[in-house]
This record gives sequence, structure tokens and C-alpha cells, in this order.
Amino acid sequence: MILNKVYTLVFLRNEQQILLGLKKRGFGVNKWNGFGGKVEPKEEILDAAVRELKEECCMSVRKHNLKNIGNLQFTFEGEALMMDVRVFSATSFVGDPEETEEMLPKWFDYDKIPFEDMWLDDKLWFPYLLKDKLFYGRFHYQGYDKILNYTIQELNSMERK
Ligand code: 8OG
Repeated sequence: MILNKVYTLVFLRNEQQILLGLKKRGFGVNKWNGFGGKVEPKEEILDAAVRELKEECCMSVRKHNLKNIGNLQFTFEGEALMMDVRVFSATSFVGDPEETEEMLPKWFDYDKIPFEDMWLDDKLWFPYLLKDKLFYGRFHYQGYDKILNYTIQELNSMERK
């Protein structure tokens, strides 16, 4: 039996840049990523997305400014867990990004995204994110550095969750 766990992942963007954070500890340590984490029991996904963004880089976003841009599902060889990641972007937000115990935030120009220091799958779906296309991706990993198989597709916006 596969256990499904829901996670959030939020990307703040402006015309020129995207905000990423260098993960300082735990799962995905030393990789640049958006901001997010586990949805707590009984917590709404959007509430979790807002909470994790605030906890990890001190930025505030309103729920209605979070745009659902994708869904990523990860499984790992030999593990019964599926990580079900709900991906959002926002262009309206408040605050100045601050370093926290978990993340070191930094703005990146769109042509300087550090894919070599990100999860392997990210370069496969970032083109959808950058074009604001709704996407679905499924990735089966062996360890954390090898993708055994994957599918990725654009969804039409009727399928937006
Ligand atoms: O709470 P924790 O930091 O462990 O949550 C993991 C975060 O990492 C969550 O926001 C989902 C996200 N995440 C994965 N796998 C991948 C991945 O392959 N690429 C990216 N960009 N994010 C991922 O769990």
C-alpha cells in the first residue's frame, strides 16, 4: 500500500526574477527550491502554503494570490510513500525575504536558475512554470540523484485544482 502525503511548494516571482531558498537542513539539504512543506492534519492546503512560506523566508502572501500551477508526485524505489506536491506561484506578496533556520532566500534572474544545485526533476518542469502552464509530473527516484522513470504533461486549466 502506498501512503500519500501532501506537500506545498510556493514560488514568488516578479517580472525579472524568481525567489528560491537554499535548504539548510533535512530533506533536500543544500538544494535551491521554492518554499513549502507538509500539510498538517486537518489543515487546508492553501493555509499550509501561506504558513510554510512565512516560516521559511518571512514572506507574506494572501491565499487568493496563490495560483495553482502544478502537481508533482514523487516515489522512491523501495519506499511506500508518495509525496504529492501542490505547486503554487504568486506575483503579489509582502515583505523582504529573510534567512531562517531552514532556508537562505535569494532572488534569481530567470536565465540564471541554478539547476545544477536543485532537484534533478526541476529542470524538466520549470519550463512549464516559467511559461505559466499548468503541469502534472510523476517521478520515480532511486535514491535522490537518479530518476528511474517519469512522465510530465501540460494540463488544461479546467483541470486546475
Ligand atoms: O517539509 P520538507 O522541507 O521536508 O518538505 C519538502 C519540500 O520539498 C516540499 O516543499 C516539497 C518539496 N519537494 C520534494 N521533492 C521535490 C523535488 O523533486 N523538487 C522540488 N522542487 N521540490 C521538491 O519533496
